[in-house]
Amino acid sequence: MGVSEVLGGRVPLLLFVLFARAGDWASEASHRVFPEYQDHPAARVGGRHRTGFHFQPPMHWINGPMYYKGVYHLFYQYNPKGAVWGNIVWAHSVSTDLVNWTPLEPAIFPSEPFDVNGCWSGSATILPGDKPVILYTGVDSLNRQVQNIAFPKNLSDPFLREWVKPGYNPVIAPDAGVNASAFRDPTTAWMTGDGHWHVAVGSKRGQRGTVVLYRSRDFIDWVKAKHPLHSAAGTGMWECPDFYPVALRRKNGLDTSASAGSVKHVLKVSLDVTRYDYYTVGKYYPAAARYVPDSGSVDDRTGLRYDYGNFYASKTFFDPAKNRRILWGWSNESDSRSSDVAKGWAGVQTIPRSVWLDDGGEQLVQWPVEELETLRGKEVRAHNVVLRKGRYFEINGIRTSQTDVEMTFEVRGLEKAERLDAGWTDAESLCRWNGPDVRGGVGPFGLWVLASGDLRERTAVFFRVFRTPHKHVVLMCHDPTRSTTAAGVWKPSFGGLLNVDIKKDGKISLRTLIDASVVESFGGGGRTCITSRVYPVHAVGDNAHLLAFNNGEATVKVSQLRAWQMGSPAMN
Ligand SMILES: *[C@@H]1O[C@H](CO)[C@@H](O)[C@H](O)[C@H]1NC(C)=O
Ligand SMILES: *[C@@H]1O[C@H](CO)[C@@H](O)[C@H](O)[C@H]1NC(C)=O
Ligand SMILES: *[C@H]1O[C@@H](CO)[C@H](O)[C@@H](O)[C@@H]1NC(C)=O
Repeated sequence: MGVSEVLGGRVPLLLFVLFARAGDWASEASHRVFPEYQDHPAARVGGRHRTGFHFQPPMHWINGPMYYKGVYHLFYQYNPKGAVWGNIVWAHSVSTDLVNWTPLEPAIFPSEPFDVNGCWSGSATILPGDKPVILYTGVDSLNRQVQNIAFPKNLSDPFLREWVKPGYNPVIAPDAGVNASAFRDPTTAWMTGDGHWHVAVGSKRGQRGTVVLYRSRDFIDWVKAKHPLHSAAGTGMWECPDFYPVALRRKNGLDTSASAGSVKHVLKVSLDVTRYDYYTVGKYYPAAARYVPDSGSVDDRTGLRYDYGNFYASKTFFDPAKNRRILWGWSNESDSRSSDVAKGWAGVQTIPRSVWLDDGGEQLVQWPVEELETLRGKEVRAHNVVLRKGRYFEINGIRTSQTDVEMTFEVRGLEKAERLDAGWTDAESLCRWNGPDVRGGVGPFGLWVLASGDLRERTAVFFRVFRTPHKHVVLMCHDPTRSTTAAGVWKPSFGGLLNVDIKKDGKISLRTLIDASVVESFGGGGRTCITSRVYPVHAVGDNAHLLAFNNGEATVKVSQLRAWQMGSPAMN
């Protein structure tokens, strides 16, 4: 057993934690240009915050989509010349296991009048006969956003290295009803029973976020539908829309065109205004060309998120090899632009996650793909460790700067839970004002990850249980406010509500993936996910510590804990 039960440990108590949000962080837009850094080759790539098992290009900025064909292909938005946004091409890496990646030459780069000013996001679709096609946004010579297609040059090349852009592009140009500066990121296409392909493109009308719908028989001639697939007032530009079916009461994924049987649909949009990814669960009516979120599935910035942390511009794809739908998201840096330039890289992809519909049919569940477990090395375990108020213990025996930890907390004494005003559901604020050092009734309890030996640096992953007149509410948080002694880092508290019946279950599970500067957590079996980027100065490499703590009145028991040191795959 690698756990030293330092049960005498006392948690430094901090009653008032104040959070200042630096104004200049809040205003970043996806396509903001930093001319001074755009073309700024990295002298050297690396540093103590370089991740080990998260997808990264050899260097520089990423943020991108992906798709599949025999092998796994990940295409991503990439600046070949610098660690900030600019000069964007479709970089290309391939893998047979979603863990080890081999880089190839960029698949698509600006070259023609229809994309000379940019090759932005898009999606891949597999046409009948196993023929892949990419639909992507080009910025044309008039600076309009248009939708183009590209085909593999040689279908016999297992890696589909070269892509050809037909001269008849663009296949979709903005008409008078569409804002040509806000018209991008086509979805994977889906086919309906009448033999038409459909594709949705992100846009806005004034401040109404919208996905414009097109249909085609041959993938070349596209006709705009009379009305959008869906839209919502006051949400601003919808980027990187994703639209796909999910099975009822089954974990397996469905092909994007599947509609028969018991399915619901998911529409995800990336809100440019908040820079987070939101989704609704609802019903798709192909004949009416409409998607309608279920009642209770909210389609604005108060709605469900894939991840309540640093996670944007995600995409899913259907993996027929294992019958699952896989989600990739992009997690940007939270340090300064000049640090990115110094590091020589910026941005990672989160671990690919299987997604499926929860039993209740109201939300999704996400879990790291099973292939990740091939990286698990040395393991330590603990059982039935009781954590009374103010106690903690350290998980020893493995290198915890690169770790996968799975654990279960048994929670008793629910009558001690603090009261919560029934109307208050802003989880992020709850996490911000009730940090891990603010004593509670039931919780805060959880993990301190990437902690320095003296605990001056530590990032908290924790839970807190409240009660309203009718039920208990479980809050899940990431608190990076003490993650580093360095200045100039964005340290937002993140939080989401966790949809588990704590009274019935009596326990909460947590899985956290720790990778140098990435902390990626899955609460309640993947019902609520949070990803943070942190930059410790002392808690790096062998000096990083991992601890479990309880700062609530009620005793909790870590009934089961397993932690693995994670290996480093071949990463580009
Ligand atoms: C297509 O790819 C295959 C497999 O890599 C290769 O043998 C063949 O020469 C390629 N054909 C052309 C026209 O490049
Ligand atoms: C079109 O979108 C651009 C970019 O967001 C915005 O600046 C502009 O005001 C929009 N035009 C109209 C007519 O809404
Ligand atoms: C990631 O970086 C932080 C700090 O610069 C910004 O505040 C976020 O808006 C940004 N996120 C995205 C998705 O761009």
